[in-house]
Amino acid sequence: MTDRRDEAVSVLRENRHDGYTIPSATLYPYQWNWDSAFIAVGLAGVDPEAAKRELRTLLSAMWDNGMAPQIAFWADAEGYFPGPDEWEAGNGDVQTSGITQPPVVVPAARHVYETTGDDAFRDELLPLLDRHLSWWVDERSFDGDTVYVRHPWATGMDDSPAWLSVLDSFDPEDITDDLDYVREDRKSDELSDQRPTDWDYDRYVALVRQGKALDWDEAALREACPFLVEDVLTNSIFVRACDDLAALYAAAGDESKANEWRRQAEHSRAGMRERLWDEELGTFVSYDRVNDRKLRVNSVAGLTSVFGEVPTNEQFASLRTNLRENFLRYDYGCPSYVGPDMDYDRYWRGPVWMNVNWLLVDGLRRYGATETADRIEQDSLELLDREGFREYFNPETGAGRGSDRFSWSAALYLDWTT
Ligand code: 9WN
Repeated sequence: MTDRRDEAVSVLRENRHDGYTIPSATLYPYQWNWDSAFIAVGLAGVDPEAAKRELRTLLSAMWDNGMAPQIAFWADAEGYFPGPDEWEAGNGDVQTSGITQPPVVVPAARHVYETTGDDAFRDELLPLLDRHLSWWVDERSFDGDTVYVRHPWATGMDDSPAWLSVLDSFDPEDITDDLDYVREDRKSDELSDQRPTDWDYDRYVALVRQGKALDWDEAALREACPFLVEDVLTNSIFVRACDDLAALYAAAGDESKANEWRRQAEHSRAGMRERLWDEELGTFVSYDRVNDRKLRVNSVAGLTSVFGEVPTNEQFASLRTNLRENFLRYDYGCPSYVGPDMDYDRYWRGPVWMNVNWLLVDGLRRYGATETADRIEQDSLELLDREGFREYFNPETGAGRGSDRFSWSAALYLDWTT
């Protein structure tokens, strides 16, 4: 093993708790949903038992209705807001947050299964994964095709400029009468400039307090929540998750279930092509169901549609031009957002993130765009080799940003260098 791979393994070991891995010891001390999925992908090749355990723990935080929470608070920890008392949610066994995150757990489970060939693990996970994806269709879709989220944190791309107009469409004080809170994420002046603004945080917190006041009741929140967004990133991953669940069922010999999920993938893909494509930008965008409008922002989220093989060949040609001309003109690909007020250092407003690059590289290879995929993969490895396992990176200078010894950066390095 190279020194860098050894170091990646030790980051994951250091961040490992009992059956799960925290994203970062300095910023995120609990189990996060899509983080654990990316971590399992990286662990599959070096410690398959830990990879399986990671996913089992993640799925054991699932609610009875099939919601897989964004955060599971398995153990007490200091230094993160909002913690368990703020959410007042859970499944009886563990306290959790009241929102979800993109269902990378299914592609990750398929990856771990295909790496280990462990049929018993596949059969153990199948009903849980099915319950989770069924929840998306039953509880989080207006038309049975595309799915929606009700908090920016649920998208994983928390302060994406795509959410600004939705967050601006309501007054946080109209949905909660308590906006008192203390942020824990600005541990230094440098980090303050890299994290979301207070304006964003007021709205994040108001949405949490509204959810809690309504006991996290889906039907009530569908009526009351001012943020109901068909996020393109979540939908791209959802479509891929449906395909991957179908592949797992096919491997188990259940063709009828496999067909059911293939049909769902096709139906959701069609919905995305129809409602989320933006010809002028040459990408897919998210959709605001409350105000009935597209959120026309050129975010890397739209490009991740390739992970779900969503673009038609014609759409892919426009999307590739957009990717090359607007995103890959920076020294390091692929920035999270390009356009007015792009901020190279602030969170999801411009920096490069490894998990998104991993989705992109995988998807681009599915379209045979080898050269573009190679460029993004090589940029990613160069950044990780030079800067270490940082959380995100400035696309112009490559400087590492956010927390250090960040788990999914280490995990995806391991996957890329297998
Ligand atoms: C809120 C853990 C998470 C990631 C998200 C990333 C960041 C949390 C925060 O950290 O969000 O979920 O407090 O900033 O945006 O994608 O899952 O790494």
